[in-house]
Amino acid sequence: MSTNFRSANAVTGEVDGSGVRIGLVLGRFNDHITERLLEGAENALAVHGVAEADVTVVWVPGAFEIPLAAKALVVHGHVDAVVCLGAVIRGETSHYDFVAGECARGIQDVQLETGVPVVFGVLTTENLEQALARSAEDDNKGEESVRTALEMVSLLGQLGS
Ligand code: INI
Repeated sequence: MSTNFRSANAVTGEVDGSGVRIGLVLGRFNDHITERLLEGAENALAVHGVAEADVTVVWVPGAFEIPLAAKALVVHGHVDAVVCLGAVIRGETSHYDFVAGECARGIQDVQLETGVPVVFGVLTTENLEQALARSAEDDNKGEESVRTALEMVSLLGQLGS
């Protein structure tokens, strides 16, 4: 029988929102999509037991501004994790790559610099149809991103950070 090392010291995050403070940072650009992401996020927050008083919602002009607001929430100690929600649609901008790329890089920088989970729930799509599909009731990036945030808070807690 072969030995496997998968379970002895396995560390897995739990998706449990009790006592967890969550910041949501949303881009107003394409708010017909980001409002749908917010609805998905709110559903997941409720399902997983995050208290209303533990949620801070911040709106910024667009995806490019999301990392700075996320950093402010973390640095000033308001939250245990941030969920960033935005919509960058290629068909609607000539600077898609700059906005999408800098948003992603900025978010990753904040979480690596601070050690606090900052989730990339920003849709980067070719067209509006794809953005609508990823912000639907049955497939919603906002919902998925809240679960990711809770899992990472739990995981990092177990790893001692
Ligand atoms: N911001 C978005 O969130 N999505 C977009 O699709 C978008 N487009 O198309 O340009 C967008 N631009 C605005 C950008 O995020 C900044 O707010 C702006 O450049 C000011 O810094």
